[in-house]
Amino acid sequence: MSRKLARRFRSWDDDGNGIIEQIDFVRRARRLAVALGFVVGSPEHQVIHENFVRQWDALAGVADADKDGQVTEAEYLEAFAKLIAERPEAFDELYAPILRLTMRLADADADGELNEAEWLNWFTAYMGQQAEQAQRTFQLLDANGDGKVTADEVMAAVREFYLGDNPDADANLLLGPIS
Ligand SMILES: [Ca+2]
Ligand SMILES: [Ca+2]
Ligand SMILES: [Ca+2]
Repeated sequence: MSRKLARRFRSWDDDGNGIIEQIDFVRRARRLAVALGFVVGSPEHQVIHENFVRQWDALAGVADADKDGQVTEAEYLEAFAKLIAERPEAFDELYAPILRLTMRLADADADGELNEAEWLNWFTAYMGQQAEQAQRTFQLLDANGDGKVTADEVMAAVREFYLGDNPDADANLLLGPIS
């Protein structure tokens, strides 16, 4: 469990300084907006930005125990264990809105699902992952092989990634092999 979370922690850390701060979310929001074809300062970038800052506020509210504006890996791991034990529904509150919003914006042909190209664009920018990993994750999520994934499928996998304790679950590999 903690190895999965450590992996997720690193994926948040956009500037790679080993700490999660608001700037990581601001940078990621900008990167994602641009990847989806929205110029910096556009209304779409603004909405993504606001949602990322809100997510940072929620995360910091739970995890920044010493209130220094930085979430360390230790704070993150501790907060997560506590959150899941006490209020597992907070998980959906934290992740679902931003996931659904950004997947909708990434759905270039507006068919309600992400095809592989839309997915690669979204996942690499949103999760800060390499294209190669994004491709593997797509294949993992597209269980029925129709070449598309939905927000519900992604949400289910993300929930399994965070909350599941099956060491063999496919969802564990969302961000690549856990080592
Ligand atoms: Ca950082
Ligand atoms: Ca802190
Ligand atoms: Ca689509």
